[in-house]
Amino acid sequence: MSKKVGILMGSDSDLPIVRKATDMLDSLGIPYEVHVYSAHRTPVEAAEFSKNARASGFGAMIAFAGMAAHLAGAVAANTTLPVIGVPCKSSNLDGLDALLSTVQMPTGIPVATVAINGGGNAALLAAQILATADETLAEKLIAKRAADAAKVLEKDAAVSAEFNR
Ligand code: RP5
Repeated sequence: MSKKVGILMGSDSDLPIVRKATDMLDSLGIPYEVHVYSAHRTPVEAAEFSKNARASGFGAMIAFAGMAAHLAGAVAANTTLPVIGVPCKSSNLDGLDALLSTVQMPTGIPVATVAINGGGNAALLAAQILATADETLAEKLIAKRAADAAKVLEKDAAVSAEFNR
């Protein structure tokens, strides 16, 4: 069994993006735990969860936040587990505010930031981190890459049939 992925979101309004990650983790059979802990509204809970995460059996963390998105950085400040930040598009600035707030971390406290609303890739990156110590999971990821590539080649065949006569 893989280690767990800890998933935190700044608000339940981030849930549609969080579900992209939980769906992906479900498809890979990776256990996880999900909480609404905000860097600003519930900083004590966010810090306590992060401080205890390694001892609680987590192997990677994913933090979702929009606007002044400090959650991933706040988590990273309190653990040496790998932290993946997902900037969420939730304001008038189209997510650029969250992207910059998440990605621009000072040396010493890294956050691996994925694309705006990139919940699926956040889960895959967490899976790849866990797979460094889990051969069964590594095999699943290799199989998924092959299945994804096969789907693209099917689409290529359809497009080729239409245009390349
Ligand atoms: C952030 O502020 C949350 O992560 C959310 O993306 C954004 C808006 O939160 P709500 O006002 O919808 O609760 O902290």
